[in-house]
Order: sequence, then structure tokens, then C-alpha cells
Amino acid sequence: MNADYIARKERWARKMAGKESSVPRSEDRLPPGQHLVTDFPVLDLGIKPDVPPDDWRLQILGEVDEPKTFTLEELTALPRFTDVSDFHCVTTWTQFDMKFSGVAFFTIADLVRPRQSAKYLIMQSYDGYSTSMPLDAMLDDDVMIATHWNDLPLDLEHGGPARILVPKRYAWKSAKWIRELRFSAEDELGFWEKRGYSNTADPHTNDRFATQPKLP
Ligand SMILES: Nc1nc2c(c(=O)[nH]1)N[C@H]1C(S)=C(S)[C@@H](COP(=O)(O)O)O[C@H]1N2
Ligand SMILES: [Mo]
Repeated sequence: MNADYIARKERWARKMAGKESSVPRSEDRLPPGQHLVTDFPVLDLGIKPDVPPDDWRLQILGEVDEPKTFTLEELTALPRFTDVSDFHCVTTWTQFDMKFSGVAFFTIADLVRPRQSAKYLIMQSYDGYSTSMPLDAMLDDDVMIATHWNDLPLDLEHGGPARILVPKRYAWKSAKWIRELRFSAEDELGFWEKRGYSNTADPHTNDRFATQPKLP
């Protein structure tokens, strides 16, 4: 356990206790090129995988000491984390103050115990979608496996029963219908990243496309 991990763990514990919010209060809360919406549009490849709840599994594997496979019941039995965050889609809509609940990604990492070699998280979904994130950023205190939106089970169209939520990145990093989370030493480009979208996906620097120079 390094100092960084311990510091993150402390922040996560404060978040779990409901003492901190993820919502930025700065003037530039709306990222460049984005406009505000009040609905929650649906964006995906058009396949909405309706896995029977009894067959649903989430596999956590790769560079970890304790790989685990969760049933939905097992996943939802983990400590519940609720957070309010902003949601940014590259198609230019942003929705403020989105209330999601689920399992903090930190809770999962703490259970499976990533090895020192683990640097990335490769996410695979039931519709064939994939994306990846640096593990460090996944351990941020606003990242979760969301199972609820506004206190209700997450709709199938928004990735139910369980999706990733990475509020600080464009939403293509927030894989819906997750099936497998693999800790990896190497990064792997996901579905949109292979098709020219940025692998860093930072809304606040207008970081949309792999080839596009970043705005200051
Ligand atoms: N499994 C899966 N996850 C996905 C996608 C997808 O096609 N399949 N689309 C991504 C994109 S591009 C966006 S903008 C968000 C949209 O989430 P929403 O439909 O809940 O608004 O999901 C992301 N996660
Ligand atoms: Mo998107």
C-alpha cells in the first residue's frame, strides 16, 4: 500500500460518509462546447442486452490478488454509495446534478486487491462495447458502479442493472451493461477510442478526438 492509495482511501471514506460532494462549484462548471439539458438522453450502439437477472455476472479479474465474480445480489449487497455529479456527453449535452447510487469503484478495488503491475482498467460490456481508464483515475472518489439513478434501479436503456460512472470524463468512458472489469498492466483502446475518439476524454479541455489539438 503506497501513500497515494492511503490518501485516496481516506477521501473515499469521507465520500462514503456523505461529507463531500463531487459537483464542481467553479464558474467553468459547464465545459467548453457543451450545453445544458434537463433530460437524460440515451446513447449507445442500439443493442440493449437484457440479461436475465439470474444469469447476470460481473467478473473482476486480471492483475489482482483476489479475482471475483459477482452476482447482482452480491454486488448490491456491498456498501451503497450515493453521489451527485455532472454528466458530459461528447454529442455536446451536459446534465448537472445527476444522482447515482451503486458501489464505489474503490470498494471493488479494495476487495480484489490490485497488484502493483495494474495500471489500467479494461471494461467489457454485454453489448460488445469496451472502454478503458487509467486505474489511478478510476480510484477517484466520484467513480462508481452505478445501479441506481434518482433512487430507482437504473433503467436498461441507461445501462442497468449496472454501469460504470466516471463523471470527470466524457460519458463514453462510462460503460453501460458491464460484464467484465480487467485490471491490466497495459492499456487497450476501446470501441470509440479505436474509432478516433480521445483516450483521455477530458471535457474541460475539449478533449474529444484523438487527433484534435487540445484547447488551452
Ligand atoms: N455498453 C455500452 N456502454 C456505453 C455506450 C455503448 O454504446 N455501450 N455508449 C457510451 C456513450 S458514447 C455515452 S454518451 C454514454 C451514454 O449513456 P446514457 O445512454 O445513459 O446517456 O454511454 C456510454 N457507455
Ligand atoms: Mo457518447
